[in-house]
Amino acid sequence: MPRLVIVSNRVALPRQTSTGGLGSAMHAATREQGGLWFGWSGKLAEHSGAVLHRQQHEQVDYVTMDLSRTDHDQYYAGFANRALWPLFHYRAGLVEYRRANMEGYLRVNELFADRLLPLLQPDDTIWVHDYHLIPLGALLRQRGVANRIGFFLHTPLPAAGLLIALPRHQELLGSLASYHLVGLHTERDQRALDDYFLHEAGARRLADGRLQDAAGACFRTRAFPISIDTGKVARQAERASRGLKIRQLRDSLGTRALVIGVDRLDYSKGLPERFKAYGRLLDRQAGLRKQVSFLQIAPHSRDTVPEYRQLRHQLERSAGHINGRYAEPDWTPISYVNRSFPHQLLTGYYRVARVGLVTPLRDGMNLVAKEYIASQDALDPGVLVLSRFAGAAQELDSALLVNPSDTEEVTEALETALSMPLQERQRRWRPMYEHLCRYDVNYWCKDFLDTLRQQPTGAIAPATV
Ligand code: ADQ
Repeated sequence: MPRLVIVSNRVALPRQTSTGGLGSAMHAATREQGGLWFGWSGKLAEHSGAVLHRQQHEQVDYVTMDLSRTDHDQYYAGFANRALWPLFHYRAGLVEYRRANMEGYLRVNELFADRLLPLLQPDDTIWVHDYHLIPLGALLRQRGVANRIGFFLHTPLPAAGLLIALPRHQELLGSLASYHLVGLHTERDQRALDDYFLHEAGARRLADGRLQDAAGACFRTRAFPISIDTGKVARQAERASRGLKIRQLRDSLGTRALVIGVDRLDYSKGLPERFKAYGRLLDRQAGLRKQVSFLQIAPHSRDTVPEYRQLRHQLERSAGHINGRYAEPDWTPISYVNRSFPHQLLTGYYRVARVGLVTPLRDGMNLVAKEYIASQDALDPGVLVLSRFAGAAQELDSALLVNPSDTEEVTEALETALSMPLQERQRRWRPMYEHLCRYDVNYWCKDFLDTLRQQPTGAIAPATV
């Protein structure tokens, strides 16, 4: 089997605790067939890419490079996280476009291409990940790389009308045509990309379903909903639930129901709206006070971006306000924790929680929703309250689906979840769990790589006109 080369902004080194969703999925992919994982080390140095750091583990070479302060600020904090991230999450008002940042983004992508090139072998299958590295495929092609290259976007993709607001969008998004396969989480995201190419970039649809851009490059787009290692999460949760920490949590709760939220601290996750809905629940239902506790786990992320710092302060105020208003000497309504936890412990928390509250304003997929379902006890499962705007809602459709901007709707869903009889909880949970057992992360990887390897590399298929 050809070697698999993964390229992503960050590399989840073996045994490293990661708060990103990509890590566990990629370990599963590379463990199978061996290969190379290339990316930024997460560290700053005087010069970008001056040395490559190498580590080998279980047939996989992990190769990383450092970035200079300027490259980091322009490529990562500037263009990727202040222009592309908000744009792709439908937050046009938060987009801050600066030409220098886009130049830095392209420069770092060139550097990725230059440093990766000597590490490649002719029959490698290359899999590039996420919005940080959109132009990488085209830059590798310019350097003569003819291998199969696939790209997967982990964020949502908004409609073409919004995408064209980005200066030089043709250059950036048009470069996706250099990949053989472009994967997105949902059919809605795929439609957005197809529409963009067909209506804004002069592409046409070929008879075999692929797109052909104005320069003749052919590529396939398709939805591949990412997933989790369902069996492993279920086993971890069962084991964790017998551990000391979880027993202590159960004891401290007594008969009180736990509502849990677990997210990177990010404005796409709808946390202020979620806190408001929980506050409203306590307002409306005096009888629920002291009967329910909300644990929100939200490790800080992207602290160098101002919007993330503002969000932190907003949430601290909001949690303080709710606790100031309702707390009793023997009851804290909301525990707001900004730390990472070992994954196994997290699955134990999910299992104890009667309600999983997952309400992003927009989310590519949202793995927490899937982990919550996988962690439940079949005999006494909890209830998932899930935003319609998480990619996961396409599959987890027997969750209580809500619009996170509608505070009353989220509050009512919480009330419904907290009073849901056992039979209905089981009836909703079972099909979601079975779906996740079948469509787990291994299925996702295999499906993407099989599809990539089936793509023709040479001749262009006839056009449908
Ligand atoms: P994220 O935005 O990071 O991922 P998500 O899909 O929920 O969001 O993945 C988060 C992961 O981090 C989960 O596996 C979760 O268990 C873990 N995690 C969160 N908080 C943690 C904590 N305090 N301690 C330990 N682990 C924690 C992006 C996209 C998503 C997409 C994924 C994968 O934004 O939409 O689902 O990539 O494609």
